[in-house]
Amino acid sequence: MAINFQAVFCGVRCVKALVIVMIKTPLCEMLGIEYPIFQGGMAHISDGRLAAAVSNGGGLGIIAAGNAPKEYVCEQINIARSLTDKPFGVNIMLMSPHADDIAKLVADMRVSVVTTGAGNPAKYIASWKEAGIHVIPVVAAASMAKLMERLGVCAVISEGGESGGHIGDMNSMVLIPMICDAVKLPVIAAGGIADGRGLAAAFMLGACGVQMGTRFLSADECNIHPAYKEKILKASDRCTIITGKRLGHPVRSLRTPFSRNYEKMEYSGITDDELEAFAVGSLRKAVVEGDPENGCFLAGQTAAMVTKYQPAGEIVREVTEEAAAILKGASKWVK
Ligand code: TUI
Repeated sequence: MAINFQAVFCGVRCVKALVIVMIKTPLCEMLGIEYPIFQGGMAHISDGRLAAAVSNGGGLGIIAAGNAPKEYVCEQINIARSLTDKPFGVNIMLMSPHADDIAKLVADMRVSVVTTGAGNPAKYIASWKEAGIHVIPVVAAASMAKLMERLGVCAVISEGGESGGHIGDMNSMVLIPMICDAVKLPVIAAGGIADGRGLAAAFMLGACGVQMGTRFLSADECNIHPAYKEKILKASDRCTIITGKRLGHPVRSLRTPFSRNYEKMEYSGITDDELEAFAVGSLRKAVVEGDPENGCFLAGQTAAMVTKYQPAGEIVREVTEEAAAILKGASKWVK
């Protein structure tokens, strides 16, 4: 729980009092976590160290499998287990050629939570449930949420188009309430959330937790190139761009020479294969090399709201404390 020392005035004496901030939702009980905050599984970025730091901070850390082979994911699960006793998750990117292998690996290793993205996880769900895994798919539409509910998942993540990376075409303000109306499951809101205002707003729209990706890019434990972090901290509004619609995979990233060139090429006469070849290796170039010219720096629209470097656990506590203060004050509008 977040412990906050606040100055309390008692007559003329000022004493430090312990104020304990607690936000508990059914999601916390279901997963055995302290705060209803997930760290998004960001391909090439969310490793075992970041996931463990978030879980140790009371949220749910998530390792991203991305396009990596099962050996990498196994290693990251072992790293996370060496750093925390708390639950954490693995995100499986379903367009990965290794998705089948990783689906089996997470069942064999009895990971607490599996989230999925960029596709329909239907064929894996029964085996994950048999292994006692909490299955929580990312959905970008209410119809998909309903389908997942019929297949027996325990919650869904509603991901709005404000997010970084591969996105759907609905934004959080409408998507969250629509998904909450469509299913009886707990809904975790993602997309456009980076602080306590977002967490409080997500609750008001019917969600019982949030997932944040971009906010965790500035975490001390996030192992991306320093130039990537700096770009996030310097980002202003309208700093992101959506490319990839032509190939059917819209992706949000920072406006950079790479993304502008990609956009130009998308509307030029080149073939789909040439376009695809142009992007190969660009995520790695951003994350590992911080390459300002050829890197693809995935980020959500909240990049402009990320203003400081801090430990991941502090992010979890700060967002919770901000939301608690806002929620306590909200009743002032009700007469
Ligand atoms: O998956 C993500 N975000 C990602 S994956 C990724 S790696 C990548 N890089 C380049 C191109 C494509 C992928 C980077 N960012 N978010 C979760 C998410 N899932 N967003 C949208 C969806 C989604 C889309 C369609 C979920 C289900 C779905 O179902 C369609 C179907 O098959 O019925």
